[in-house]
Amino acid sequence: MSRAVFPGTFDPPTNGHLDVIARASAAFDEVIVAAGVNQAKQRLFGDDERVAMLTEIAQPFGNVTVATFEGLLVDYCRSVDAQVIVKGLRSGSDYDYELRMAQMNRRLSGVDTLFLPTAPDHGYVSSSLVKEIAKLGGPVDAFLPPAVHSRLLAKL
Ligand code: COD
Repeated sequence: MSRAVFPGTFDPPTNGHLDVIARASAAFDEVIVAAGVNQAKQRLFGDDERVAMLTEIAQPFGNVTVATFEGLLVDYCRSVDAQVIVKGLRSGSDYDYELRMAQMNRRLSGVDTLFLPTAPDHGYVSSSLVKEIAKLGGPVDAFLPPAVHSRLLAKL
């Protein structure tokens, strides 16, 4: 049985994240979407809100569950017996950052990382850009699952 963890901040989850979830769901027997909690990052959405949004968008995929994790990602992967970390790659700067983390995570634990290149439609989508545009009154419905879009509008 192959079990993968797709970790992230998901503040909020975007269509880019959803695309990675869908593709990971097709590639592995089980996928755990793991939202990092209690990190230093300033967030718009709280832990419960991010989990609720992820649970709603992951609902169509029978083999995807949502969880939170705290501390080292590799410790969490070990605790749930996941063999692989899944990450999305949008750009060269993503690659530089993610490659070092993937190599470090493998060195620390033996857990490997699988990179999924972003779909062209989502390559420029990020949670932070979407939040910035929405705060300034711009339209962001094209970049978010409907359940996330309505929560973001309500929040702002
Ligand atoms: N298309 C495709 N993929 C995308 C898109 C998009 N439009 N947007 C985001 N993604 C991918 C990202 O590349 C990333 O792989 C994933 O989705 C999550 O993205 P974010 O922005 O929600 O989350 P991050 O990158 O802030 O999450 C960072 C982690 C929480 C995974 C990281 O900080 C971590 O592992 N923390 C735990 C502490 C730890 O173990 N540290 C040691 C690391 S060596």
